[in-house]
Amino acid sequence: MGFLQDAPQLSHPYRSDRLLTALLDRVFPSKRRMALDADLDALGDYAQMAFERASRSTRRQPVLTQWDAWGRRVDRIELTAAWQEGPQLTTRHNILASGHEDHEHARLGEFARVYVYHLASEFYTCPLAMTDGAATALKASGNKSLMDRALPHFLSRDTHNFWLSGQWMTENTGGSDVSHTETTAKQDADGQWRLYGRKWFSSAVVGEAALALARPEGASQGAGALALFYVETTDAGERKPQLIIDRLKDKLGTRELPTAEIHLDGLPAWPMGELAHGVRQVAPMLNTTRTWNAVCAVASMARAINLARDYARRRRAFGSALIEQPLHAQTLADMQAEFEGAFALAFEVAHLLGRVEQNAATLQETASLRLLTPLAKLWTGKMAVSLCSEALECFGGAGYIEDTGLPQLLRDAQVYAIWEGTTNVLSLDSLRALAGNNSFAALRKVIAGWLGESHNAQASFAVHAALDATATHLDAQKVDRHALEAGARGIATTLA
Ligand code: MFK
Ligand code: FAD
Repeated sequence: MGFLQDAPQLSHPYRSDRLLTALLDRVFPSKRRMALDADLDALGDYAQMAFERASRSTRRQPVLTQWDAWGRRVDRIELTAAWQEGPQLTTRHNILASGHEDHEHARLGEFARVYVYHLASEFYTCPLAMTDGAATALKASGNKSLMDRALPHFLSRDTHNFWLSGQWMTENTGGSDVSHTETTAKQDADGQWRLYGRKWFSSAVVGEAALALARPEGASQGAGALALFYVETTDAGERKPQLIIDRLKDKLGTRELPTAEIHLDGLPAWPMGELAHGVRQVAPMLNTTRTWNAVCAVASMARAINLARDYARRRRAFGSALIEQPLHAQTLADMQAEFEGAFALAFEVAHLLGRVEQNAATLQETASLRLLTPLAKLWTGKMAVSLCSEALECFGGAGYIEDTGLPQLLRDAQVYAIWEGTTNVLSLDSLRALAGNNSFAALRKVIAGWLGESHNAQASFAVHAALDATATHLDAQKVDRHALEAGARGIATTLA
């Protein structure tokens, strides 16, 4: 046997991550740090185990069996090992519940756990994000009976009591534009609401609950007439017969995630609030899952760089390790710089979210959170794709070969820019945020505070110049909606 190349090894996703540890050292209160460290250590150990396990096994996908041998409709889904382990890891390491603790660093602690766990979870973090979003929207609704019913499950620290929630918005008619939603809600003679229709993407189809947009019977057309409903999908552990799984999607990436097309045929439902303005009611869920998306996109970048850096020490070309080749080292340094910017943006949103939810934020921070959330989602989503693509190139031909496990990084990354609002939709949401509450001025003040702490005059100048250019653009386009929308991506990416 001739030369054999060593495979890249994954260094510990928590203990070796100097960005995360530096952030937590700087911001996280020491009295809470021990519990967080224990969870992050354990989740990092699990991630290393999962990386090693994946290198030994053929990748598995969920399998849907719709009928049993005797012709009964069963719609049973077999899940991958990581998915079966998901509920226990979530509850044991306090992933969701920690975000809803009663202190301003709760969200930071939660998202640190999410960041370390995400790649090992095989996108079990997708339904976790939606469950967190459902909990946040339920709290915002103030619907006490639904909160009492669902929150003890969504935020449970006991595996047997834990429930996942889905987010049923997208239909054949549209995912960005939900105004043509065809699912209807009808009320029985006894007052029970039931949903009838088809949801085109359901990524938490194994979950026990969901929040769903539907049009109450007799309501007018348009998005404003949609209502938001809470549903439960199982009864005594069995899937309710009014929820029919038509098929699992055959996807470019996120293949371990069972994303399904479903039919609702009279599924019992409870309104979250008033029987209209469902989009307004689901917005807290959207903003929560968009924050998850940003943190998970950054976690994908961290993984890609972690492996590329390790490989650069193991692989030799032209007489030395790749890491010794000046241009390869510069390539890795450029990737690291992009990653660190994306990390800072995503975790700033997590940090602000915690402060806002605990009423610890200034008015400026509250306004800038509304703007930074879509910016972080859209920026990190695009950045994850380009950075994972660059990382694959760092492995040369091996980066293109499936059984190295590397191409999956790029296929999975593509989803961050699409779901939870595409880049364009989020650019338009940034305009909505700018119009809504003077958040640009607030953001400028927050950024001025950061720059005041910076010793890099050149960077300060560049940031101020970009902000001035954005302000000029916003002013000039105030009267021309068409031009403003056409330039929305430019504004959003400049601000991000
Ligand atoms: C592993 C990573 C974890 C990530 C998990 C991801 C799981 C993926 C699953 C999914 O993809 S679930 C489906 C996600 N779907 C979307 O994200 C929908 C994308 N489309 C939009 O966001 C559209 O802009 C929107 C549906 C919101 C447009 O609806 P409308 O009704 O035509 O918009 P309109 O009239 O501007 O807004 C209605 C109200 O909601 C307004 O409030 P008011 O009624 O008080 O005026 C808006 O201000 C408010 N609103 C909309 N977006 C908001 C918001 N409020 C706060 N934050 C927002 N982001
Ligand atoms: P469209 O809205 O048709 O968008 C097509 C293109 O048009 C995009 O480039 C978009 O940016 C652009 N566009 C649309 N409107 C505008 C505009 N006004 N200005 C400029 N450009 C515009 N949905 C759920 O509800 N629940 C789920 O669990 C779920 N899981 C998913 C899982 C996966 C793996 C994927 C890929 C999707 C999932 N989705 C889910 C659906 C997802 O949220 C939608 O696909 C997404 O919101 C885009 O909607 P669409 O597919 O209808 O695209």
